[in-house]
Amino acid sequence: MNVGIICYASVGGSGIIATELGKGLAARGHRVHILSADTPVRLTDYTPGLSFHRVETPTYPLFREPQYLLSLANKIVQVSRDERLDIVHAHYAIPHATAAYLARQILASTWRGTAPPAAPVPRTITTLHGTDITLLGGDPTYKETVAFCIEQSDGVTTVSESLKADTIRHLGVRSEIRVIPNFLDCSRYRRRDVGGLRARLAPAGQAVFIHVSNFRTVKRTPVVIEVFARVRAQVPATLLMVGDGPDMGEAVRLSRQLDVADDVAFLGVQEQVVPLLSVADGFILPSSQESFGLAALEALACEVPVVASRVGGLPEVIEDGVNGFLHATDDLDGMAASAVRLATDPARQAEMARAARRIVEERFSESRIVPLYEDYYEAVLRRAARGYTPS
Ligand code: GMT
Repeated sequence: MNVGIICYASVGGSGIIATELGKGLAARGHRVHILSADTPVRLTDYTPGLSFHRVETPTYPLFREPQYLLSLANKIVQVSRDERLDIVHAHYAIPHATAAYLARQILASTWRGTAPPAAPVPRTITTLHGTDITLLGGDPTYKETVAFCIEQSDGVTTVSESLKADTIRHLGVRSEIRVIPNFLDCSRYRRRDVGGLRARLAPAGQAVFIHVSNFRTVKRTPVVIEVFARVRAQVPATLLMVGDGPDMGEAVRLSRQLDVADDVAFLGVQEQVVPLLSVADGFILPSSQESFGLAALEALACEVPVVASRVGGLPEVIEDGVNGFLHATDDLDGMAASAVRLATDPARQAEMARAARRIVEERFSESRIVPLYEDYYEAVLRRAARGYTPS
């Protein structure tokens, strides 16, 4: 197949999954074209069969805002014609599902513009990732357009059952939705021997906890500090804070206010998280919403049990008491108690670490999930060949 993948290039789970999917499809012999405003963070090495098309959005003094939707739709039209795409796969609905819809309408019309010959009309698939539904999609500013364009996609997937339910509940989407969970390459995401790194990051005998995120409100980064302060009051421990974002300042301030600053290392954005995860005993993720929790999956793959809030798709990734612990979002004492358990019961921690790895290998490996997308593409193309069009 000839597949166009649209995604955000910035650090974020949706762009990572889109890029890893592109690489996985190319490795399976498909031709893949990634369309994005910048080179996605995970598109580092050359992958045979995979090419990148930059979406340029020119500025003009009359416009207060860059016209990204138009430039993206136009780019999809051009790449579809030049490369004869079978599938255009939009990751993150806003505004990618809308751009894909607009491009498909242009390609399906009798209007040929300045670019004959006519190309086949690609089928559009939208993968919903989370905040495109739970935070933004339902916002009255966007709702009708987002819901319409999702329904107009030839196929719709979500990364969890929970997000599927939210899509139906918040947006009233009536299309059939297929759940295809997120994934990772288990050979790259695995616990490594990182020599003396642990000793450099934490004094001997201290438990090491870690949090990795974009420090946005939904991640409740200051709550990570609050939970850690409760842990620190009971056991010697170090916390690694990886990432950056709007709540960074508040997290730093709180670590001083709660008198744990000496035990918290703010490491900023790190491209390589595996070495850091490889020294950790537990991951703290008290998000207010999480459609899936790719950061949790990366931790589990590196044998780090996750202490998290019981929200969204996290219970589909974390089995309470097996590979982590789940608590109500306001149960900070419970989260701290679970973290202390990991720090003080090495046998239990090791058992949960093994379960964490096993569950990722069994359910969320790239080799298991990428074929599910391939199957879905083929099903959508078969359905289109039978004359199906979204209502
Ligand atoms: O966080 C976002 O705003 C968007 C998105 C992203 O690009 O990182 O995150 C969502 O998609 C990820 C990949 O599918 C999921 O692992 C995250 O759980 C999800 N974030 C939320 O639901 C808050």
